[in-house]
Amino acid sequence: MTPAPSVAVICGSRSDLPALRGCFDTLDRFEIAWESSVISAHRQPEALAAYVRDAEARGVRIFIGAAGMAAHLPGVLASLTARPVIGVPLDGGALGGADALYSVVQMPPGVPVASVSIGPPGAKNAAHLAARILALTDHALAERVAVFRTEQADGAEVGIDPRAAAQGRQ
Ligand code: RP5
Repeated sequence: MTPAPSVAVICGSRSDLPALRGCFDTLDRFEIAWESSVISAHRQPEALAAYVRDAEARGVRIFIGAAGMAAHLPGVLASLTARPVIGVPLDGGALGGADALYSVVQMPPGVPVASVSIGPPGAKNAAHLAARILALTDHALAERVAVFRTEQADGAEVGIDPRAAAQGRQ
């Protein structure tokens, strides 16, 4: 039987989906059950509220909201649920995602959104942060996070002579 999703990823437009690829891949890597939806806080506010109510009832524990431009989706999610909300500001064009970053990160006290960085790197980190939150109460997931961290450290290049690296490229 497929486990009930513990993470819901919502984005404001189908045009946001390519930026979220790394988020989905990372959730898969940690074997976290997730679901994703395209629901705009601006264009479909009532559908968003109904979705959050239903997702909570089905056991979703963390919401990831991703949006560009005047990115109110993560903040509206945080107004609709007491569960953790991670916001991913996306590059919507003219302002390179700074507009979305300010919208996501500048939440008023009492309505928290954990903002990650702009675009695909932030989307990946949203999944990593969700994994770490869920790992607090999931020993097997905590092990997978620990393995990832070890592999990441092992993959880092320590003590590289930049002259040798430059020669290697020639
Ligand atoms: C935001 O407006 C969406 O999250 C998207 O990043 C941006 C543009 O949306 P579309 O016009 O491509 O639907 O709400």
